[in-house]
Amino acid sequence: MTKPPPRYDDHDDGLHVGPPERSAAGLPGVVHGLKAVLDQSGLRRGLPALRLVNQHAGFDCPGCAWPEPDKPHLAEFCENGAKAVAEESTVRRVGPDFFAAHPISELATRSDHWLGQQGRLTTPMLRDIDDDHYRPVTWDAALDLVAGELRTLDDPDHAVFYTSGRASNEAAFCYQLFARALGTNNLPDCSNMCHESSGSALSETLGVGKGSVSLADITDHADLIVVVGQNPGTNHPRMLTALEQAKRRGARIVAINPLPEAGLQTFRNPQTVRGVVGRGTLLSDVFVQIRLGGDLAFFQAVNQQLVAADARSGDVLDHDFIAAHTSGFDRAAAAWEALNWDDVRAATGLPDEAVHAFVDEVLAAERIVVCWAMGLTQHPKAVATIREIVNFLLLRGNVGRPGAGACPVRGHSNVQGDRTMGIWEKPPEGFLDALHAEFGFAPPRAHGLDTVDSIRAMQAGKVGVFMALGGNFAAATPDSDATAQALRSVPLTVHVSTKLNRSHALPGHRSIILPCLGRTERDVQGGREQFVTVEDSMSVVHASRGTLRPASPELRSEISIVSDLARRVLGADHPVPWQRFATDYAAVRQHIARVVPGFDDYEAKVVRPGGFVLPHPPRDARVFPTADGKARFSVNELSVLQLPPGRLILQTIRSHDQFNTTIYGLDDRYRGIQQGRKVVFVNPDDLRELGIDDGAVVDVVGEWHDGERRAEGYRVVAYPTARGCAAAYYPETNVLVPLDHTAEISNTPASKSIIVRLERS
Ligand SMILES: Nc1nc2c(c(=O)[nH]1)N[C@H]1C(S)=C(S)[C@@H](COP(=O)(O)OP(=O)(O)OC[C@H]3O[C@@H](n4cnc5c(=O)[nH]c(N)nc54)[C@H](O)[C@@H]3O)O[C@H]1N2
Ligand SMILES: Nc1nc2c(c(=O)[nH]1)N[C@H]1C(S)=C(S)[C@@H](COP(=O)(O)OP(=O)(O)OC[C@H]3O[C@@H](n4cnc5c(=O)[nH]c(N)nc54)[C@H](O)[C@@H]3O)O[C@H]1N2
Ligand SMILES: [Mo]
Repeated sequence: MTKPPPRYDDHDDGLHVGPPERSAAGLPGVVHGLKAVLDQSGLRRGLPALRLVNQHAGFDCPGCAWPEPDKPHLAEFCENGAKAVAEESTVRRVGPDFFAAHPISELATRSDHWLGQQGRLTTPMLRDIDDDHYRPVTWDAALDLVAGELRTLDDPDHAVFYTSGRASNEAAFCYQLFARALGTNNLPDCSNMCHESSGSALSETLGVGKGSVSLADITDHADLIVVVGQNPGTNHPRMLTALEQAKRRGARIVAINPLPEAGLQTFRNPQTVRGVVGRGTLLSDVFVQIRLGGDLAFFQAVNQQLVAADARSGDVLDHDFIAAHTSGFDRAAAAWEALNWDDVRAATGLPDEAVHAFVDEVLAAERIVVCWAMGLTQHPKAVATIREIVNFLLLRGNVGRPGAGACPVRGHSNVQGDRTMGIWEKPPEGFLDALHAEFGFAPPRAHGLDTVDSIRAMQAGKVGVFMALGGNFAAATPDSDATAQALRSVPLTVHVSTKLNRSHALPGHRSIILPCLGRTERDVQGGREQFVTVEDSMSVVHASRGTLRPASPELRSEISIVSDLARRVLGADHPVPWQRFATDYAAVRQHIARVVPGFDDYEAKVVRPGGFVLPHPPRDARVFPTADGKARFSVNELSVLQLPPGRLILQTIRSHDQFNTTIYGLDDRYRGIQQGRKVVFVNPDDLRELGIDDGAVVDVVGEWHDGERRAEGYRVVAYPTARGCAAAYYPETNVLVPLDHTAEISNTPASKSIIVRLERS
């Protein structure tokens, strides 16, 4: 009853463009989710898997990092969660026969969709120098080869250890420990391309780089929820349930976005009768259709207006909070006073009334939560923008009390936990001290390479081994052509993966694929069933237990792969008990409990239903562990992105049928796109000015000081995005993102702020 993988590659032949939808989920969501599961996994494997997603006795959904409610619904169902489970529990397989039939040179020409749809990797594979095929290899031979290369590097900093945010806490802890025992902090991760800007801004201003709200703050307490630069209908569908709950008790919601995303308009909750057969719940009360990158100016204008309103009435700002808990207010206020409104209009593309209408919402709200995602973090001024949002929250004391706070909504299901476990190229000194005290070796202190700098190091010939614990480095990173060349120049690339992807098709001189268990699968080590732990977007840590039969008997767990490799590199008498780690995850947790603050009594606390919440001083007690012990107002310089005539700002976004570089299908239902991905969304008025018709086929040409980059053959879709702005799908358009075009401070690729022109093909 399952469907075979696609035989031919997709060429957008069946592309159909219809009108965008105005509501999200409902019955179509359930149907699409279930269909994905049945097509890939069948009834016997797929349905039991679905039943256990996000249940206390089951596994953490491998989709997004939105928290689970205290009492999960019997089917804590979301379409995209179902698709993520289907991708992993698929019955399709990529084994030695597949690699014998498909040379690497052919794989490199395939689309991300085709590659991902082939199925689960089953067997360790080696691509040797100058070979055009991967060939099967034993685990021992593969791990010995990697260990040999790592041991003979001239410098441990010539090794790079990438992580994607699916890795469990235990796997992440072992992996960073191995890198540091080897002698490097080169631990780039997907976070460098994701919420790094949030972490940078929040640590500097509030002292903790994580969100300061709990789920109940949103569902039960907030009066106003501002959703900025985020498309939850597609990327965090379960967040809509929380927004609906908030809405039904009277909270107001403001969406700030260049695109009118369906999920932010109306939600038809598939969990309720009303949502399936009724009209659903209207979510956003106000939609601020901002120009790309305009949020810094918008919040500066709002902050100026709040201070001005306070000057009139004296009761707008939280003066007690500002006096007791913050620093830098006067300087920030002076900067707001000098704000140039022409700049605000140019940057936001909004009439002044939009600012005033938002200020009215703010004045009517006692408690405010601001949620955001990639629409803020992937811009040149991302860190400044998020600092300005912290200013906004601080003005009315919206931090550290119920119903108020900052909510960066994380992407990968355990990306936040991985950071907590030390996956970070810039580890805090205290963390390294704790490792030293616990294990008795001196970890390296010099900062390591982040994602962008790792690519530069490859280009400079300074990477001997590139290892990836999950993810799809080649497709997720910017400047695809340059990055492909960089990866191909590395002497050894190693990928611990569940599924085939572009990174395998762009191997180093030698390349190894190590197939691993996924989150849905039973993990038996040392004769006992093991579980792992994860942390969600709201700092809740809980257990995750796989239940399905592994996709192949040859699969190993990430923890056992990393520990086995570490033992081979560092020797059996190394102070870290690698062998024990491989067979007993509780032993890993014992060490974590002593190294990472907030994890005492880990083993007992984590098996409680719902897990436990990590401490967060600003949230819990209005204690701000910053440089001066206060929450810090900041002064952020406004710069307006000036577009040369005939140019647009392009953002690269996710369709409804993908999880990052994993393309589930070719539809983007809510935006009216079927059977194709090479589309570029442009405002109809801009098209008129440019003299380009809806439906025309164009090359999207990126302009950057080092030259042009080109994405060919895109169909123009007239779409109600903000003026001067365009959108196209990631990862196909990563070819347009220059490696050097990154956010200040966080070094995150500015993949939502690319200057382009459209040229008729
Ligand atoms: N199904 C599914 N779920 C996912 C993922 C997935 O690919 N598929 N990916 C996961 C990951 S790793 C992440 S990080 C998250 C990503 O979640 P999102 O951040 O929601 O993902 P994007 O598609 O990048 O959407 C960015 C949104 O911000 C808006 N935006 C862009 N620029 C600006 C701006 O300058 N200002 C404002 N105000 N808005 C702007 C865009 O119009 C769009 O609505 O989702 C996670 N969940
Ligand atoms: N232009 C542009 N670029 C972007 C973005 C954007 O919005 N625009 N978004 C950025 C963001 S927010 C992110 S987070 C990154 C994502 O970057 P990555 O995290 O590197 O990419 P993914 O597509 O999530 O990785 C998918 C692969 O992970 C492997 N995998 C899946 N599950 C497991 C598992 O359990 N274990 C192991 N070992 N492997 C597994 C599979 O082989 C799969 O092919 O991309 C970034 N790049
Ligand atoms: Mo992400």
